Amino acid sequence: SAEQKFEVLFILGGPGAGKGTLCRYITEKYGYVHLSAGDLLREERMKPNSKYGELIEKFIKDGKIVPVAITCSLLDNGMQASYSPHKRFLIDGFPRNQDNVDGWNEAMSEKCIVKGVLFCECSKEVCTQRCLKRGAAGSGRSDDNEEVLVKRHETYITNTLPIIEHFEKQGLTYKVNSMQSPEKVFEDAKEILSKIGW
Ligand code: UP5
Ligand code: MG
Repeated sequence: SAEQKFEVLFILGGPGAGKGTLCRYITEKYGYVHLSAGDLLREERMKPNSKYGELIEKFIKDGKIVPVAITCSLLDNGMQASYSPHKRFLIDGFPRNQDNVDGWNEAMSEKCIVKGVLFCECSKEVCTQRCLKRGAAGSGRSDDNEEVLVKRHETYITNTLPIIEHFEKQGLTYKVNSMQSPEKVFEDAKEILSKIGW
């Protein structure tokens, strides 16, 4: 029945917009489970016996979007493995293109209700500066450099923005101004959570 389904909020926005940071604030206060598709892919890439390690690294260093079967199965496993009394999940950085949406609908729509998209809106300049700063501080991420950031941003504009707009037409996109302090972004996000009944 519907009440047994998992509830999902997608967190989207440009590379470095502050998706992960906002999710950590939400998780701390509300206890919902945060699953970052990018973190799951980076973790999978590090596994010594992963079939997909090389493929994932190639896509990440190209700023391209990994085929959905891989990402979606990592998210599915992550959800199953998480203890979540609320059955509420923040899915961070996914879906990024139409292939992602289609793959999600095929594999997950029976088990999950999508409550909406929390859109962290942030300028390209601020996003890029944040990632460069993080890279300089030793993030260890192979995509926190100027060359890959150009590609990440292109992929975001070409592939992900249309997905955000698609959800917006269904009245499911909720925007926060992600150029504010993390605390202020979180304050604004709280109002959105209350709107969706969380
Ligand atoms: N920071 C955060 N908020 C701030 C604020 N309000 N004010 C000032 N500073 C702020 O933040 C980035 C940096 O900014 C941090 O240093 C933070 O302290 C600071 P973060 O919260 O990490 O932002 P986030 O939006 O999560 O940035 P991230 O780099 O993770 O975004 P991406 O979307 O680029 O990265 P992701 O990990 O999601 O994906 C990486 C790659 O994986 C993709 O390019 C793609 O190749 C691949 N991928 C897929 O193929 N499929 C997927 O489904 C997901 C990823
Ligand atoms: Mg992130």
